[in-house]
Order: sequence, then C-alpha cells, then structure tokens
Amino acid sequence: KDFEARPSVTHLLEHPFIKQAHGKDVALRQQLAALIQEQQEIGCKTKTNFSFGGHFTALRGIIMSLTSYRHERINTRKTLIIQSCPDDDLVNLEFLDEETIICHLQKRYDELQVYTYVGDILIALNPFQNLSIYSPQFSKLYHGVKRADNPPHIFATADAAYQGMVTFCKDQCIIISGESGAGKTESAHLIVQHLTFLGKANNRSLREKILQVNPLVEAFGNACTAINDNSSRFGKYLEMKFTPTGAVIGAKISEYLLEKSRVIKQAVGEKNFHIFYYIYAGLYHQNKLKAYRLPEGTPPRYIDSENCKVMQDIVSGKLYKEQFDAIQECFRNIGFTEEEVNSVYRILSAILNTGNIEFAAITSQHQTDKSEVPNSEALESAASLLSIGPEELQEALTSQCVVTRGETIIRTNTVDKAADVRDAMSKALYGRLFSWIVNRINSLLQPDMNICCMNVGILDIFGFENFKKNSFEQLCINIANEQIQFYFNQHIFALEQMEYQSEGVDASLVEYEDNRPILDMFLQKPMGLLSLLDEESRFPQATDQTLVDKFEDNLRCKYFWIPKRVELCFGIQHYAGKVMYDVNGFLEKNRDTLPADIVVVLRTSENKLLQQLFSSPLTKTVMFLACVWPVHRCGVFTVNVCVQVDTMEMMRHPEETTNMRRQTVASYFRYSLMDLLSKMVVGQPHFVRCIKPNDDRQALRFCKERVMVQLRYTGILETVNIRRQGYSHRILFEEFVNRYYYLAFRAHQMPETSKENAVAILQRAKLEDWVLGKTKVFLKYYHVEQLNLLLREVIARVVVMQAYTKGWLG
Ligand code: AOV
Ligand code: MG
Repeated sequence: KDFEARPSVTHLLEHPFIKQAHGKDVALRQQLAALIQEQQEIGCKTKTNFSFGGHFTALRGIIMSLTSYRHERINTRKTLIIQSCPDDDLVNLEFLDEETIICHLQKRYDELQVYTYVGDILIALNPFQNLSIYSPQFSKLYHGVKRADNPPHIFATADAAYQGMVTFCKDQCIIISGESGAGKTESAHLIVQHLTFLGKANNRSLREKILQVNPLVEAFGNACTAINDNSSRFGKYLEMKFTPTGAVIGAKISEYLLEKSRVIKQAVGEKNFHIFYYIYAGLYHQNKLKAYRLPEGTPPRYIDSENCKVMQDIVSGKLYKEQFDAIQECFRNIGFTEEEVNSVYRILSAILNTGNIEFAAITSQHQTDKSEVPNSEALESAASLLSIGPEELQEALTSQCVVTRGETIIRTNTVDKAADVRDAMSKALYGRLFSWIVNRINSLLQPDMNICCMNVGILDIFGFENFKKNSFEQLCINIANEQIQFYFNQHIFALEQMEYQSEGVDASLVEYEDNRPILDMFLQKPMGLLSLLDEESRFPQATDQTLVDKFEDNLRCKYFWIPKRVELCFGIQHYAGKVMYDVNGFLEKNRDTLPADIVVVLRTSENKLLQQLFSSPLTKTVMFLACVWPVHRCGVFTVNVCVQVDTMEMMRHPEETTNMRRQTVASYFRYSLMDLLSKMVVGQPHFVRCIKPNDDRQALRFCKERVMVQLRYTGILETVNIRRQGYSHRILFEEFVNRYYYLAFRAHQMPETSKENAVAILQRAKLEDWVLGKTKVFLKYYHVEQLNLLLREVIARVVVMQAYTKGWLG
C-alpha cells in the first residue's frame, strides 16, 4: 500500500558509500547501476526499504535480488520491492562485538521486530504480548519466496524446512532451543500452523486434527511453574508427515521423560498438570463432581498446592472451564471415542481420589509397622473409578508380597511406606495414561501405510531450569539441554571445521565453547554421574548421603563440586550457568518403583483402558542398550540404537521391572536422548534460538544483562562469525550436479557428476565466493537459497514448455 512512499532503488547509487566505492566494490556499483537501468528500461518500478548502512554485503544482497528478478522478465511483476534490511541479519553487521549485537537486538525489539537472522539461524525474542503477525495473510507472505523478501519470521523457518523437503525429498528437522519461558512451545505452535498452511491441508478435518494435537498433549504435559505459567514438563518431537509433493497427510508425536513427580507434589507456588484443574473445574461447573466421585468444597490434595488459590480460581474463573470445553473438543475432533474420553476422565478422577487416601498406624503389642486407611471414602472412590475392589486396593497399598527362597511372605507397610506406594501408583497411572494418549493420537493421525511420506520434525523440549531448589527432574531437564546445545555446536562449528581440514579448504576457524566435557561427565560409562547414580540405586542400603559421597569420590572435574556447609547438595557448571542440586529423594526418584502388588490389582480392573495400560508382562530381562556413549566422539552423529521392541516398551515404564537389573529413570533417560538424536540426525536441521528478554514476563522490556548471558552461552557471537566467514553447506560434487544440473544443462542431458560440471553450474548461476574442496562444493548459507530459487524457476519453465510441446496449453 505504501509502495509509492518508498524510496526508489536508484537512491542507492547516490549513497555516499557506494559513490566512494573502490577496488572490487567498483564492479559491484557498476553491476547495480546496470541492473537498475535495465529495470527502468522495461518499465519496472523498483523500490526498497533497505536501510543501507554502507555494507557491501548488503549491496551484494540487493544485486542478488535484482539479478534473480531479471529471470521473471518483469512482465509478471511490474513492481518490485526489496524489503530486506541489512540489520535483519546479524551477519551483515559491520562491527561484530557483543555490544553492537545487543544494541541491535534491543533496537529491533523496541520496534517489535522480535525475529532476527544469524545467517540461516533464527533468533526469536519473546515479545510477551500478542503480535498481529501470525494471521493467514502473513502465512501467504511467507510461502515459497526468497527469505530476503520479507522480514525475519518464524514462518520463514517453517517455509525453509518445507521447501527443503519438497525440493530435495529430504526429511527436515526444526530444533527450537532456549531456557524455560523463552518461547519454544509458542514457536512450535506457530511452525505447525504455518506447515499446515503450506501443506495445503484442504481436508479441513485433518488440518483441525493436527492443529489440536499440541493443545491436547500440552494440557496433560504442561504445568504452571515459578518461571512459566505454561511450562512444558516433557520433551516433544512432533513429526508432520507430507506426500512427496508436499501435501500434509498426518502427524506423529514422540514424548520424552514426563515429569511424573509433579502429579503427587509441586513446589510452593507451582501447580499440577493443567488437565487436573480443567477437569475439576469442568465437572464442577457441569455439576458432575459427584458422578466422578470427586470431593466438593475442598479440592483434592494433589491440586490444592500451597499458595495457589485453586478453589477460588475454579469457582469464579471461567478460564479453566473454557479450557475443559476446548479439551473435550480436541478429543472429539482428533477422533477419540466417547468411551475412551470417559475412561480418561475416570482415571484422572481416580488419581485425584488416590491422592486423598490417608494412612494411620495400627499399633498393637506385636506390630508397630502396620497401617490402615482411616478415610475409606477416598479409597472406595478411587477403587470404584478404577473398577477394582476396594479391599484389594487397600491390601496392595498397606502390605507387600515378598518372595524369598521360594517362600511368599506378606510384609506390612508402615504409614510412610504406604504413602509412597500410593504416590507411586498415582505417578504410574498418570505416566501410562499420558503415553497412551500420545499413542492413540499417533494411530488416529497415522497416514495411509501405502503412501510414501516425508517428515518435518519439530523439537520442543523443556528449557534449561535453575530454581531456588533444583532436584532430580531439573538435572534430567538440564542434561537434555546440554545435549541439544552439543548437537547445535556439532552442526554449526565442529562438523564444518572438520570438513575444512579434511577437504583442504582454507577457511578461518572459529573458537567456540565445547560442552562435551560436561556431557561426558554426565553420560560416560561406567563413571559418569548417571551411571554412578544407577549403581547406587541398586544398593538397598544406599542413602542420599552415600550417593553424594560416591559423586564426591568419583567425579573429579571442574564442572562438579560439593559446596561446604550445605548438606546433600552438589553444584554443576552447566553451559548455561551454575546450578545447585538438592540430592534429597534422588535415589527414590531414580528407582521409581511400583510394587508388583499394585500392578496385579490394577490388572484385575474391568476398565478396558486400564487393562491396556498395565497389560505388559511384569518381568522381563532388560537388554541393556547397545548404544554406546559417547556417540559424539566420532564427530558425526552415528547413533547406534539397538533396542528390541519389547525393551523399548519396558523403557517407557521402567518402574515395572522387578528383576535384578531394575531399569531406572536415568537409564530410560539415556535411552530417550539416544532415541531423540537418532530421529533428529536423519533430517536436515534448522535452528531457532529463543531468547527471554526479561524475567518478569513483561512486554517491551529488554534487560540487556539477561539477553547478554543468553547470547553468550548459546554462542551467538561465534555463530555470527562462522556464518559470516564460513561455508555452512558442503555438498558432494556428485550430489550437487544431480541436484542442480538443470541450471546449466538441458533437461534431457545427464551430465557427468564431476567437479568441472559442478563449477559450470556455479558459474552459470553467477554465484560468487564459493570454494571447492577435494570432493565437495563449499557454499555460503545464502547460496543455497539462490540456487534453490533458480532451480524452482527453471523447473517451472521446463514444465510449462513440456505442457506446450504436448499441446496441453493450446
Ligand atoms: P518455553 O516453551 O520456552 O518454556 P513458552 O513457549 O511456553 O516458553 O512461552 C512462555 C510464554 O511467553 C507464553 O506463555 C506466552 O505468554 C509468551 N510468548 C512466547 N512466545 C510468544 C509469541 N510469539 N507471541 C506472544 N507471546 C509469546 V518451558 O516449556 O518452561 O522451557 O519448560
Ligand atoms: Mg515449552
């Protein structure tokens, strides 16, 4: 609309920097002048909003844009706006130091430009307010166009992944990282939204289903924490499935390490998983609490967390109720049956009732360690909702069968032990219910097996956390983030630099902070922290203190220390900062045991869903993973995940193994990381780095120090350097010629896949600054976009010509 108001591109010729150009840049100025003249001659008005700061990198960008538009011969496009500014991309900055970068981001943030590129990587600053840049109009803008045509956007990253998949028939993977509350989950939603648009989900019902997957799983897997009201308490890898021509046909989620302990206890000011509040409020407002045997008046203990006015919110607030309605809608749209949804509600209500079961000690002369349930109402409600007998449930909670030397002995549980068993049952029920929902979604969104499909995977994990009190859960979350940071480093720095050396390419090496030693300290066998934790978990007599002692004796590196004068505590220097961990409960959380007696009772249930949740056999020999850590040693991600199907099932529910080598949360976690990596490595990666501009969740507040810390630990400065100097794409001559031969040869010619032909293509495409290695073409990040765009244009022309020759177009 404001086209006329924009300056004409001719003003660039008057720019003092361009006027003074000397050396190689004179040629650039001449090239620009010639292009502008050519555009004018054919009557094209070319305008720009380039805030040209005298960067010849930017000038090259303009020339590239003009050059590529020449191909369209202007008849189709009488006007042309080159929109990109050099400051859209940190790589174009003239001075590269922290201060300049941060001022730049701040200036952009103040103007609500929350996205900025670092080459092909997207930085996303959390706006903490709704922006009007995600409507369908914006989706149209970011569809198959050049990146420089629009300001940076999360849609552009989704589009790049989509185009990459369609053009090269290669799976793609978008890795979103950032600390807790930085905006990963929101970004993931926006990517799914844009991919469903790009994937031409004409089938409205499929589009709705896919869009509702995230809200549904997040209702079960997200919760309010001290940092984020909608914090992901599990890792999620969502694969969107497309046909080779790019039509979306389904989706699949993989979930990682749900923080089950939240079901039974939350830190002060934090809450349980959202779904418990939704269901309690929904049933409250529908007057159905009685039908699900839920207590009225006082909310169940599991959701009555300290400092959270739950009942007040439930009674007065409409929000929870609306969310309950929305979740019901999601269940229905995705395809869950009424019976299934009802079973889910019954199990959730049973968990809430289970939390209300209390235990009291029975002290007689002979027995001092026996307990009973004084409030039979909660017990009966839980049993009824689970369709099991109340006596059997009470028995399983207050006693246990132990087999020693062929003899079965019944041991009674103390009050504390019984409470532990109760909580273990609640955690197991919830964990399995969550996995079941995910699996059910996957089967409902599974594409037709006969269609060959390709994936765009979107990784959204729990972000790095550092609370006042950090426990085993934070340790796992932070190790997962170390792993993602390591993956980023490998891709952006290590692999690139290794290739310069092996291919004999002379490019400057960028120093970066390698977090491999920290990862090794956690994951190495047998002396890494997780292995030591597992070893200690196998000793029945071990205590949290003996665990700390074991760590102290064995972990000798600068990233680990035991603070003086604080008991049961250790510190870790993570890539993203120092974290102090409180070891209380580490062993128990790692063992995550669910007594066999509970499983036996739950299996007697008449509820079909519950039977399904606990149907896997009790004892199995767990085959230890053949996956040998550290896989990263070889520099390339060859992940050797050799797990039998039943073992994988076992890994999902580690609490159920009763044999000598009990599967622990730590070993399941290690497996999860491997599984995740094995999925990620098959795709071409795209990175989104989310940054939290302040800790108060305030819109338009840019706290320089906080941003600086995040830029430092994510290695943004180094990333800018390597993207500016380096060659982010290295393609074998053979693959390069196969991909792009259309650009220099006729369609029917099958040129030899040689170095010479690769050079012919590069020259024909008029690219500059590329380099040849021994076996590969080394390209800058922007070259690939130019090549792909040219390729799409050429292919479109060839298709039209073929249509003419075949007479289809008259
Ligand atoms: P996270 O996924 O990175 O944290 P979220 O995606 O949940 O963080 O974002 C936290 C909050 O920031 C959201 O609830 C929104 O209020 C706000 N926000 C983030 N991105 C946007 C955006 N693009 N537009 C508007 N508001 C936004 V964690 O899951 O805690 O690691 O475990
Ligand atoms: Mg999240």
